[in-house]
Amino acid sequence: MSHSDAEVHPTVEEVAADIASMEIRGAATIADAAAEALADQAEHSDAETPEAFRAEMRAAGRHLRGTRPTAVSLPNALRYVLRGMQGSTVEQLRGTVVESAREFQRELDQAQDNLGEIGANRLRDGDTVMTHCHSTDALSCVEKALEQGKEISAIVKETRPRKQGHITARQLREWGVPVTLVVDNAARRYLDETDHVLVGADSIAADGSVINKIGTSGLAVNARERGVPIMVAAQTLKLHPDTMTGHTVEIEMRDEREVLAADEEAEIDGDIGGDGLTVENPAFDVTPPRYVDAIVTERGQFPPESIVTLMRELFGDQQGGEPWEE
Ligand code: RUB
Repeated sequence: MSHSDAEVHPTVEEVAADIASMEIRGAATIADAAAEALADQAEHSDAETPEAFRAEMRAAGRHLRGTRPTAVSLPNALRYVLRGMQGSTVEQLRGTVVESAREFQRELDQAQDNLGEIGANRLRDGDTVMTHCHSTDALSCVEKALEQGKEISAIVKETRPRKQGHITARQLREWGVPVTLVVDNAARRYLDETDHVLVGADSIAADGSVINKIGTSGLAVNARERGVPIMVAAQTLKLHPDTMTGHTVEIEMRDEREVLAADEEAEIDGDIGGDGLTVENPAFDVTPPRYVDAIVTERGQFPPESIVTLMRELFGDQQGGEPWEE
């Protein structure tokens, strides 16, 4: 068997399929699942030589990498775990992969907790936040504010086409937060009742642009016009190293069926019909830094224009090819 035919464990295939179908979704959750899948591949590998083991791990990395293009947490997770693979025997390689996956997952949890503490300090008792999509980093700020004894209310945008806002609403209700759920088109009307727009990020570019769920940029422009501050909760795992050398972030285009899906309450059943109808379904958009007040990370909060300094500190010395490439 050549190295490029190396076997990918069924768990890796399952996780990759679940990420692609969004059964597993949200940048941090995707990263955690990818690290777990690599650990699983290592634990179940029956490779007999170190070369075969390394080839399997690279193949698993490539398989996971190909699922969703926009959230940089995914390649960042793969890099962390695969660069941790060290040793000259299969057992050493296996042990170091599993250990670096666990370390990555612990750091992810810790970073989200620390970020939440920092973000919570921006929220005052009695504040109302407006959310878009479902971000565990953003929710961590609300959770910590509640733990500090602050009362927080939320206006939750539904977030078409997948309605991840409903997940946010459910979580906030579990914490006892009063929630007003609105359709996306109603957001501007409710900005007058909002103290902070609070969103997460899939990637942050070196110029401080925020790549997040489609609709974030429009919300940010409207919020700026109304004088409502825009806070982005994003652990450093969301910083996109390639953008330091001028690369742009690929925006994922998803299936038109997500837009056309039949809806019992809708006027039209999804069959708009006819050739010549084009449906575009970009999953994310780019919010320019001038519409963002602060990026809250586990390393502190930054005006978007200065995020590049943190990126240089974190990625400055990284060189060479990707660890999943042959
Ligand atoms: C999710 C989304 C979230 C970010 C941040 O998009 O845009 O705001 O991923 O989430 P999708 P987190 O539903 O298409 O994956 O803070 O949990 O990393």
